[in-house]
Amino acid sequence: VSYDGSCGKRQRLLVVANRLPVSAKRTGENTWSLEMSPGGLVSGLLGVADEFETKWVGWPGVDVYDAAEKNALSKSLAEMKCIPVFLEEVFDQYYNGYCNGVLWPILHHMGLPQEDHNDTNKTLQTQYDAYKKANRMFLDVIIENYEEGDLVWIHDYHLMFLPQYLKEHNNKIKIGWFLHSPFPSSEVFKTLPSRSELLRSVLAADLLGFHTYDFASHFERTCTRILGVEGTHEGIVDHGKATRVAVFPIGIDPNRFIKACALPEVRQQMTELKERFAGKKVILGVDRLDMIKGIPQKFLGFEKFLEENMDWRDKVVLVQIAVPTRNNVPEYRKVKTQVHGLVGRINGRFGSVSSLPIHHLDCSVDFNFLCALYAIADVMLVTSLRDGMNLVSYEFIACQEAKKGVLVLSEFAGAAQSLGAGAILVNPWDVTEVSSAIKEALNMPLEEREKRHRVNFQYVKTHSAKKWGNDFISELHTFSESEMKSKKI
Ligand code: GDG
Repeated sequence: VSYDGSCGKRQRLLVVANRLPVSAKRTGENTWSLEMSPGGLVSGLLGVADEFETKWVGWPGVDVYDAAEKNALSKSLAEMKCIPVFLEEVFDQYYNGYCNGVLWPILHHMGLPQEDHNDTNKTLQTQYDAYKKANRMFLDVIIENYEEGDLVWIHDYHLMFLPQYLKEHNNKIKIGWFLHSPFPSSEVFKTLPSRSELLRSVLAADLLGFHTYDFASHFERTCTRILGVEGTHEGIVDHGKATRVAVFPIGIDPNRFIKACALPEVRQQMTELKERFAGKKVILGVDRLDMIKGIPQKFLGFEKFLEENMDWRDKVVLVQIAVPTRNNVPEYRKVKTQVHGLVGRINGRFGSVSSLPIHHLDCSVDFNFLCALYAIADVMLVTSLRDGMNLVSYEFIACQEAKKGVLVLSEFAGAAQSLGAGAILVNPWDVTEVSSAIKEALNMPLEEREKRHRVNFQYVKTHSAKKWGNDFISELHTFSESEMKSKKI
């Protein structure tokens, strides 16, 4: 598909996500500084944005109440092709409440949280109402900025009502919706009180994308069981309306990482890190501090490994970057306390005055330093309990051209479907298996490491973020041509 129109204009694309790809900070009265913010979606879309005349729609990451301030921020954001949706009045109940307290655990097989009936702000119903209201606020901003022919690509579980609201407003708008998280089995999704409304609304889109076949088929089966609609290999048909359901595994921009690893600054950081950990193998973990990332399970597996392999105790270190996230959701504060307890216990048991087995950081690191860490690591340890894809695994491989380190990867991450051939797959709930995998990875001969790296590197190079974005948008175009035909599916 060529996206160039006859007059050389690029196809316009509205990328709609809860969060804009920038974070805004006040620097004075009505002045703002803007910076690109880290995260899976941002990393994925960076590789695709240049192909289209792209505009981003989303929450700017700060509370702004004053009209003049909103105006000033909107102007600065416009220079970065970003359009803000100000969500102040509903944000807590919409984002911390319904999105991250209800939908996120359900999508990751973790069940519904206990409802707090003493606080009317925290009931499921109040949060659900705020969620719908927030989706309507997105709708208003999109309507204001939509031009005929624009493609609208909606991202993630924050915006499940938006496809329906947009189609009700203008049935001709081409809409794609992509889910970055897993979709659970119907038995889990069925517990959600608003299950039918949410599914029906998502089905209003033209194209629905998932990272893996498992997630797509869970979604289709859930629609069949809950709504009684017909699922086919093409998608879902409901009252003559066909919705295409397909698989688009996300990737990264591998060259961004490869180039960073060649920078003098990064090479210097690599040298310093190697000196710092001289004589030791480095196991690396990079995760948001989220229940789904299985950081406690990772530490338990590492503890078991140290228990059972005395000869390794002074020869290995686990460096864990645990990026703070969603601090306003109680479950996240609990997991942080749990993680800190485990770090203390393991370092207390196996550390000495001069060396600690776990280096745990409660912060993010800058991009160059992250690449240096990826490049010097001997083993990357990913123990997600569920994960849509897990881009960290891809980034590690992109940075390992010289070292050929080993990826130990949870079988419950979407990435296990794509990088399984070169990684050692583990069940993160099984501490013995994680411990054995660490041992196998640390002892793996170079020849075997090279073989595995080659397979995974090839995959990461060819299945880039750019390909992911282009595939999705190409499919959205095709669907528009075959809409009439698809009614016969
Ligand atoms: C969601 C889904 C899916 C992390 N720490 C630092 C840092 N990061 C960057 C990484 C990577 C991104 O954040 C994390 O991406 P993941 O894919 O691993 O995880 P989520 O944030 O949970 O993303 C996930 C993804 O969406 C895409 O669809 O794969 O399953 O949950 O890019 O590099 N970046 C910097 N410093 C850090 O300390 N600079």
